[in-house]
Amino acid sequence: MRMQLTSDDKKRIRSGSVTVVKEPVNADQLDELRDPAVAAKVSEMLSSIERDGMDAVLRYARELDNYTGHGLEIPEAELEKSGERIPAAVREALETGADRTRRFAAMQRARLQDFEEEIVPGLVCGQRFVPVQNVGAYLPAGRFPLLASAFMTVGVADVAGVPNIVSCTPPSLDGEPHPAVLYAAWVSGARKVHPLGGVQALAAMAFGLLDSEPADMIVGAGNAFVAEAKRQLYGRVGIDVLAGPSEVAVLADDTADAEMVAADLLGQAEHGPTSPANLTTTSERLAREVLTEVDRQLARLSTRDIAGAAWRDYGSIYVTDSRETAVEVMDTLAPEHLEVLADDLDWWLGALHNYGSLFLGPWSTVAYADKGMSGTNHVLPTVRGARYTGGLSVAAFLKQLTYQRATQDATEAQAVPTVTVSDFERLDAHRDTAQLRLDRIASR
Ligand code: HSO
Ligand code: ZN
Repeated sequence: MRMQLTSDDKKRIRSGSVTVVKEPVNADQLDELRDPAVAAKVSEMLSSIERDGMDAVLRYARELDNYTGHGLEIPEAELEKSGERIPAAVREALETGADRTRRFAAMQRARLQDFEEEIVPGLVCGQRFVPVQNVGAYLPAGRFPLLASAFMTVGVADVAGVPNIVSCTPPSLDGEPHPAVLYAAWVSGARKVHPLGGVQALAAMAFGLLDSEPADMIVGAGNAFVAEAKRQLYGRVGIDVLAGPSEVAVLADDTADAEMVAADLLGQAEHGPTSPANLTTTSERLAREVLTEVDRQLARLSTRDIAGAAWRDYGSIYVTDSRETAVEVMDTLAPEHLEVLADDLDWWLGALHNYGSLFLGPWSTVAYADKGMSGTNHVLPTVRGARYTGGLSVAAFLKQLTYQRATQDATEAQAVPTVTVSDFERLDAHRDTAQLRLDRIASR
C-alpha cells in the first residue's frame, strides 16, 4: 500500500474534510506489486548457491558485478586505511555519524531492562535481553553509496553486543568496494567485510559460506533483488524490514516556510523515481506556494530527472480543515519519515500514531537522520509498515527472552489449574507433567 490516500481511505477519514491539491498519477493503481521476474530470478539464485556454495556465489559475482576476486575477507588494516583514500572532511563526518548513532543506540540499550519478579509466592518470572549471535549486514553501494548504512546496521548491532557481525558490500568501483563505504564500516565497528554484492552476498551470509557461522539475522537495504532475497530468506533468518522506496511526508500549518517544505519533500524524492512525498497542511495558501516552489527548486537540482519523476507520479498535497483531520490523514499514510513544521509541536507529538521516525520543528530534518547526524536509525518501515512497527533499533538485535523458577509450594498454584485445563482439552501428556509433580509433593 503506497503512501497516498486511496478512494477508500478518503471515505474513512471522519473528523473533517480533505481537499486534494495534488494527487499521484493513477492514485488507486500504484500499489507495489512484486515483480514475478525478480522473484523467480532470486529463487533460482538462492537454490543454486545453496547447492553449489561459494562456486555459485563467485560465478554470480563475476556475471553481475564483473568481480574477479575470491570474496575473501578484506584485511582489517585495509578497512582502516581506506580512510586515507577519502577527503578528510568526509572521514570526520563519518566518524561523527557513527559515534552519534552508537550513542543513541546505547541510550536505548540502557533502557531495556532485565528483571525478575515474584508473581505469586514462590514463583519468579524474569526477562533477559540476549543479543542475536550472528548478524549479516548488507552495505549497499549502488547508484548512491548511502554511507550511513553501516552505522545503522553494524554499529547498532555492535552496541547490542552481537558477537559475530559479518558484512558484505558490492565491488562497485572497478571490482573493488568504495573506500568511503569501507571506512564507514570500519568506524561502525565492522571487522569482517567481504567484497560481495546483491543476492549472492545475502545468500553467502545466510548459508554461512564466508568462513563464519551462518547469519541468524540479515539486515541492510539494497535494490529490488536484495529486498526480494531478504523476503525469501525470512523465516530461515530474521530480517530488519522489507524496505520499499524511501518516503517523506510533511505536516504543516500556516507558520511553515514554503521553501523549506519544498526542499524537504525533494530531499527524499531524489532517492528514486517511485519515492512518494506528501504535504498535508491546514493552510491552502501554503499548499499553493509549495506547489510552485517544488517546480522552482526542481529546475536547479542535479537529480531533477529522478526527483521530478517521483514528485510527478508519487507526490501529493492535501489540505485539511483542521489539525485533527491532518493527523487522521497522516496516521492513514503511515509514512517512513514525517516532519512537523507547525506550531504546538508537543500537541502533534502526542496526537500522531503512525510514522517510522518523526522530525519536529524547522530545525530538524530527515537528511540529518539519513546521514546518522542525529543518532536515530534510518532503517525504517515503508509502505505503511509504520502502522505496526518502528524502525531498526538496538532492540531488534536483542531477543527479549523469558525464564522462570518456582518453589515446591509454588508448583501447586500452577499444577492444579493446569491439570483442569489439560483434562478439558484432553491433552493427557500435558496433564501428566503437572499431576506427577502434585503426586511427588503428596508422597513426601
Ligand atoms: N532515506 C533513506 C536513508 C538514507 N538516505 C541514507 C540518504 N542516505 C532511508 O531512510
Ligand atoms: Zn534519504
